[in-house]
Amino acid sequence: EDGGPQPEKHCGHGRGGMGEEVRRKEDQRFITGRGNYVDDVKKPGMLHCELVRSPHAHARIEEIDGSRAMDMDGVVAVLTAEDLLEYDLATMPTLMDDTQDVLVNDKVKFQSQEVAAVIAEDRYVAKDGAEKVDVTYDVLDPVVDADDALEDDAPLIREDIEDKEDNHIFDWETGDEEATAQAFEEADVTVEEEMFYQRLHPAPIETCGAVGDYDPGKDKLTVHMTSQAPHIHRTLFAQVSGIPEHKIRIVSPDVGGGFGNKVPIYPGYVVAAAASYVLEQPVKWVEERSENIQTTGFARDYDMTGEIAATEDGEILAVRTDVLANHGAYNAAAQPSKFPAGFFNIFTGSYDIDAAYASLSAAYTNTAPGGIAYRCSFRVTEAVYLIERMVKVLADELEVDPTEIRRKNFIQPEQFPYESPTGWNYDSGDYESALDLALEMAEYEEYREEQQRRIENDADKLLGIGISSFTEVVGAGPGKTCDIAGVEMFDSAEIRIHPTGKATVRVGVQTQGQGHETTFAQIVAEELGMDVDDIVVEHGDTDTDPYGLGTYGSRSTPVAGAATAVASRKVRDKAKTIAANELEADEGDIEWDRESGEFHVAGAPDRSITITEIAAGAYMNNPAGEEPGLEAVNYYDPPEMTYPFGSYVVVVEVDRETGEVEFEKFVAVDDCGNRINPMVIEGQIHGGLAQGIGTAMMEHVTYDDNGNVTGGDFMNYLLPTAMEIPEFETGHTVTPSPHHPIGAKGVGESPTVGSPPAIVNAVVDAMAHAGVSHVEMPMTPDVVWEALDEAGLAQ
Ligand code: PCD
Repeated sequence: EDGGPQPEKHCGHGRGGMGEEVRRKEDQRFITGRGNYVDDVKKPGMLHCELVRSPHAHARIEEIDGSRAMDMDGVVAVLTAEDLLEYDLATMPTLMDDTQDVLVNDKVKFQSQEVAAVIAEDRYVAKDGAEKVDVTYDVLDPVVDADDALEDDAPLIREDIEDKEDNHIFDWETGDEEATAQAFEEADVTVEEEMFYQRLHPAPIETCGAVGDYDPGKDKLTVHMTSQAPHIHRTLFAQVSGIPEHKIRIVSPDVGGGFGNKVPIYPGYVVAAAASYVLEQPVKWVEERSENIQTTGFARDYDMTGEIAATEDGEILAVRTDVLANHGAYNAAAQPSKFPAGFFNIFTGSYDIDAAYASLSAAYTNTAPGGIAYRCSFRVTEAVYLIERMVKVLADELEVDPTEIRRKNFIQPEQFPYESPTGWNYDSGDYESALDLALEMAEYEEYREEQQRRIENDADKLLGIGISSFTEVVGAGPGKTCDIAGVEMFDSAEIRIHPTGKATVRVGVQTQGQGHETTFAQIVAEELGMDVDDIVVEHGDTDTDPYGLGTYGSRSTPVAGAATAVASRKVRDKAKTIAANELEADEGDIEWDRESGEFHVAGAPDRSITITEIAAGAYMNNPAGEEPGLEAVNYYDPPEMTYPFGSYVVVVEVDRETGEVEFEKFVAVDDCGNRINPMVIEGQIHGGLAQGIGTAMMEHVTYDDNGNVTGGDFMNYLLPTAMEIPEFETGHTVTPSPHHPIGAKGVGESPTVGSPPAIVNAVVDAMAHAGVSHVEMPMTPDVVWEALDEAGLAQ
């Protein structure tokens, strides 16, 4: 209808099962303006909340005077920490066991921190009221840099923590320090590079918000909120507020992008819920763009030193890294509690390396809290950047093609399951095939020749070719090793087949745009021989959905996707009993045929029955002694995580006069095991690559020495637009996960994880012949021009 190429609606069995390019069911409402986001929630008598935020990064609060605001028409209340103290809600636990102020009681610790809340009849009055709250501050010296924060004379940020004398949060290490040191001593070649993975902001298009609605009649609190993890948020709300968990309902309606930003709990959510409880009226809080960037969970901010030890012919013997992490004013990362540095453990990447060691220290600073998993399985992005950059550094040192180093060191297909030197178990992989395909698609050899020609001709524009052969780790659990605030990381699905053969599926994960309403229906269609249009998927409501840990770290497919397949198979087993009854055959003789989706008697394929007929049987002709109905639930604890991977090849032109970088070619080959919906995957890859380009080229949350956020709005925090995004060429290989019921791995994060090192490698590659070994992100034209200038290449 739109004139463009129309993907085949059904191409596999034709029912919309695995591998079919089913158009996204949810797009109907999204593209016709019928989405229902938190800010669309309107309730009778609803009040509006606006937060008063500190202009200072570090300051003691001497007085808060809300009287001018209270005098305004329409202002209902001005809340401060003192009011919340009465309900024990002035502070809240972070997911990493730290304690964060909901409203500041004593001392402000970062600019724009929440100091007071104004509740009013409409949003504009609330906003005007917030400006009339008079706060007297005693301004203190801030420290924004993690290095400076660890100096002896640095101002102490966390006086609220008993006996705390410095800004140090934790140290963490993994691997074998001694064996690694030994390998470095014995190596022919060692290389070292310092690299800063800058502070980024996930920047979902929809900012964070909540509508708290306490119903005194039912004694029940309903909170509509922008949540990537509604159940875990309900549990935490219950623990903190003392309201019993079954009297709390969290609804995460349509969410306009999550990207990890909506995993933590923010003060605004708590204030909206608490205010509705106190005032017994619904209260809405929706933050503005700058509030979102300046105060909600940031990502990265890892200052890393990477080292590789190798033989002279390029065999990698050891990798070592030392990291300084800036965690902001609170330790409020959102990741499994036993992993303070997330899954940084896989910093040996796709390579079979004997020895590895990583050490890390984290510091408090007067900046917003965070360290969240922005399109990243908990610090995997930083780990991948480190190893993929270091492999390029080694290749340049040895003056060999970077593909050669990779091929020489890849973990080989027959080595899987592979245990890494830090003890992580890779499920499956075939790295060389992905690289081969990417190189072929990118016309690698031709570009290498062209690059040489340009150097010889002293061309105005240099050519650079960058590669990244990354591996990810996604799908946390298993529950015994991974938990969020103590709750084991499993996930869930519930399937109900109704008498007319249509199904409602409820899952424990929550979509923010990934297309779960389509892809989870496809899993059920595949496993039950149903038509995808006969299945509706629901999520994001703790009153109706089975308990789940939420969507982040690309865990929905690996964990809830597995639960959905297992639940479908349970339904299939029961369906066989009913089929036997309907077909007057022995249950043991009933077979299910994946191709036709029908159940038939062994050896008599024409004696068959569909799931729709079986559903009717389950309710209208149920076999004697059988429990009526046709439904199943599964809570799935994954035995292991899944390890998707890919190879990206990026060709750039670097302008020697302006430092501008243009993308000449951008090839992404991904392997996420068996694919549910190739079209959805393609969309995921495109979106993630755009975010990778933003990371490499433009984005950075910056602060000045006074702790002012200088990159805290879209004028200063640059996001890529269609203008900056080149044409992507995507390809894929398929290496199924051996332990996942449908062989699938996650994919949503791969492009954001894998692309920044490929892009930086490309820019460095353009200047490598003149000795450039590294360029820091974001590689804005001035940064690139300086590198050109230092190398004597600038014009
Ligand atoms: N798939 C398929 N097949 C396979 C895989 C996958 O088909 N094999 C598909 C599914 O189903 C979905 C998607 O694809 O639909 C994705 O998936 P995954 O990978 O599993 O993931 P998830 O879980 O679902 O999701 C999550 C992710 C993340 S993590 C992020 S950031 C981002 C991504 O997702 N986010 C977002 N993507 C996206 N998209 C959109 N649209 N939006 C959003 O927000 Mo984090 O950690 O949170 O930071």
